[in-house]
Amino acid sequence: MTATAAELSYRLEQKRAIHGVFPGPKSEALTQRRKAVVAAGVASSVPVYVEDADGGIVRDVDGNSFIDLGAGIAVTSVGASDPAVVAAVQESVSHFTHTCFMVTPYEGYVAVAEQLNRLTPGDHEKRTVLFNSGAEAVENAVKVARLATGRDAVVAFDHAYHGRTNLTMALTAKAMPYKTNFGPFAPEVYRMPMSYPYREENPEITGAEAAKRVITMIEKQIGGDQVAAIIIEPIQGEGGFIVPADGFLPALAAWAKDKGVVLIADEVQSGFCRTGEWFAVNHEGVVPDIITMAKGIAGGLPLSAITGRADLLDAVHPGGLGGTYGGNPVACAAALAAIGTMEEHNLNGRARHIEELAVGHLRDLQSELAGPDGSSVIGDIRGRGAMLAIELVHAGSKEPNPELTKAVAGACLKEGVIILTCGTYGNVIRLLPPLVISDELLVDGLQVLASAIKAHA
Ligand code: PLZ
Repeated sequence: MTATAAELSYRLEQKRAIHGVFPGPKSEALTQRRKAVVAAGVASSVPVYVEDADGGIVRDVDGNSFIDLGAGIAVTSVGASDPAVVAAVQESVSHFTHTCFMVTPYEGYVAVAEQLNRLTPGDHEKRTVLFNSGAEAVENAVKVARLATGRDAVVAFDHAYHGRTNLTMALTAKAMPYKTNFGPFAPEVYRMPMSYPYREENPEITGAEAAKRVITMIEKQIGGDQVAAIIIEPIQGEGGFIVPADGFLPALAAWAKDKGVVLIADEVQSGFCRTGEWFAVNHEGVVPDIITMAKGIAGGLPLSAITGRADLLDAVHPGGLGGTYGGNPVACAAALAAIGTMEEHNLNGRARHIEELAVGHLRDLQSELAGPDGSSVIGDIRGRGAMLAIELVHAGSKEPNPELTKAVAGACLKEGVIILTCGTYGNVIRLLPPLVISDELLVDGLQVLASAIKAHA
């Protein structure tokens, strides 16, 4: 059953409203204060400052209400102030803020590990470790894979994004803004071609064939027995919401299993009901050896995790994994509450419902924009669940159109809709609404998006 908006309750009025000038005077003043003290390297895509957020609404300090189609980059899937998360955090924080699990442990950490072992794919024996950020989870997944296999090489893909730390920058494919001038990067990272159906030279290539292309390259360039891990986002996030062709992930998984290579699914962005399943790998029945999680896991509190095969995780010597804050008790309480909300309100069902609703609108828009030759600026519509995207091109070609993408995102913002862009070519508009967004708000946001594209195309 799909949760309906009626079953969800909201604290803030779920309505878009922009008053007067944009950005407003209070946000403008904060921008000035910020410039004097915050490093220029940290950029914000929206020039307003938040005062409150709930359901599908983000309200700024000038009283403007925005429709949130970004969820803080796929984090606030249960909303930015889910009552269950708020109550759990308040209860937890009133007892203790921190003790360090490596010093004096507590139940919340164990309970989160139980939930993750239950929810992640596969019925094999599993173990979990908690950290703070997505990048930290990825780093640790690679550490475990190297230790357990005794091998060095790590395979990553074109268009990949895995984080901003040294190793995860090395794994990330895009130079600007993530890597440029930040090297040297960690060694023993090998990049392979992704299955990117829209941009394949041979549009007929199957997922299995695209996997074979990768496997041959690995065997010729690295040697299968040298590879510790293959790390892949089952649906690529920052790289452009790229959904590989059917059969690509299963073929890679089968090869990895055969060669003793650890398959790491980076589900930091795609996990926790985002795609209409607990994890994106579930759509193809792939069972990774290790899965990295963050973002949606804890309703907005910083928490990340790796869950994987017990024999791999338990190969690490006691004390080999950890960190001061990893599995903070307040973040663990938030995660347990967020998982409760996902199950209670069937947010997987909500994500699938969002897909149905949004893809319908996007397909209509694509046909409306189509010229006599059938082509339009919307080159591709793709994604799963509430992880959806349109790739914008110059009509009549597949030439990326980052200028249009930027103009559309800017125009949406002025109308009160927060929309994120992504993609190696900067030409993808992605939809990542909180899964608790009401249908009315989502449709309003999609209509604003449609008008912006029509006005600028
Ligand atoms: N793996 C698949 O999507 C984070 C990054 C935004 P952290 N994606 C958003 C930015 O510009 O920094 C991400 C991801 C995947 C790893 C990460 C890294 O997660 O929590 O940002 O470290």
